[in-house]
Amino acid sequence: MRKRDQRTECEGQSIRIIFHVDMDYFFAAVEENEHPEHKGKPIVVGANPKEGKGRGVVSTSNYEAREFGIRSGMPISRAWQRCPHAVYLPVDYKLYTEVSSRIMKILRRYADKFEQWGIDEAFLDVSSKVEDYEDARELAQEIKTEIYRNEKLTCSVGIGPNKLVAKIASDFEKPNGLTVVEEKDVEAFLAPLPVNKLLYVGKKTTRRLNALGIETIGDLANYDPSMLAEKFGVWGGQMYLSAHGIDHSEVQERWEIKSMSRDTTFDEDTSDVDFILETLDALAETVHKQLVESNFTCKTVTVKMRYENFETHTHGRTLPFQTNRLEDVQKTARELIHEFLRGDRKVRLVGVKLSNLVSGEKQKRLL
Ligand code: TTP
Ligand code: MG
Repeated sequence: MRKRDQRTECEGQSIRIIFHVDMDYFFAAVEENEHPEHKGKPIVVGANPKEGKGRGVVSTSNYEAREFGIRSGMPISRAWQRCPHAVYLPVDYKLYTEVSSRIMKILRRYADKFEQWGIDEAFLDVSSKVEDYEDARELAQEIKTEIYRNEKLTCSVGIGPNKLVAKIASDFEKPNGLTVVEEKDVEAFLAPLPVNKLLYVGKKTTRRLNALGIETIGDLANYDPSMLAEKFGVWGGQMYLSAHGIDHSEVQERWEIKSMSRDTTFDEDTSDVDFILETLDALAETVHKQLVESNFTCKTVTVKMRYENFETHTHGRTLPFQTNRLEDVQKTARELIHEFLRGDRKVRLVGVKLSNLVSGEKQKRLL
């Protein structure tokens, strides 16, 4: 490793080098370490399959289980159909949060600016730590080795001139990948990839783009931007820039936790009210666990509901008291979602958010 204290420069202008780190099959990988006897077998982490009659969804699975077509967000009953002999384990959120915070602590040390993104991903701005992309690759290798040495877990790292490219790059050679995309290669790297690799381009937008003959990011980059703006509004312009690999967003330090939320996109849109409510209960339980484990109370519960046509509603309620009781969270969430449950419309996503958080420490000070 060469000088790490010098700002990366290109003809006098400082350039940015951003890492995106994403742990491989995270919950299932942690479970493999907890249960070495299951290593090598398909492992599915999620709801109880109850011999195929279980409700709820798959959180994640290891690569052996993915070979059977098992995916995150899929009903657990379908996972069972595809692979009844897999090892099914419940979600141990407390354990994954502990492992995650140890990993984040390691990652944070390597970055000028650090942004955790979900439980198993983070962006690192390492611009002042490395001189060039070769140096960056070495640094990434060092990070991977340290995480593996400490946690026996692998991750995939994407390196690029911005967050957009780094995020796509980390997904490129999963698992245990390391993909470097230099600024000069960005467009060529992106061009052959399908448009849904772009962050925020979901199934629906993909379908609309496909209908215009746009299959790859390259197709999108070559499309007439004014036509995109006409069809998609501001979002069209944003997609066009993304297709050219342009992204000026900063890696943002998040000092303060303002809310905690969990959502699930159903593998298939559903109008099964019981299934939706059970999923909501399970999400409430997960986010409540996080609340309690982080020693917080909350006052506001918000639910989010997205219909199959992507119409999205959020509805929140502020309680008259701070709470950390599961039943308050679940009951409020169920009440709030009620008005959105219409038999005639399928649901794509549900979520629960807790906000107006007060930490145990702060509460003590306030008393
Ligand atoms: P991901 O990073 O999306 O998935 P992953 O780490 O399991 O697999 P990959 O190797 O492809 O990165 O999500 C991180 C964790 O978040 C995952 O281990 C489980 C959880 N999760 C859910 O609970 N529900 C979901 O729908 C998804 C996508 C993830
Ligand atoms: Mg991951």
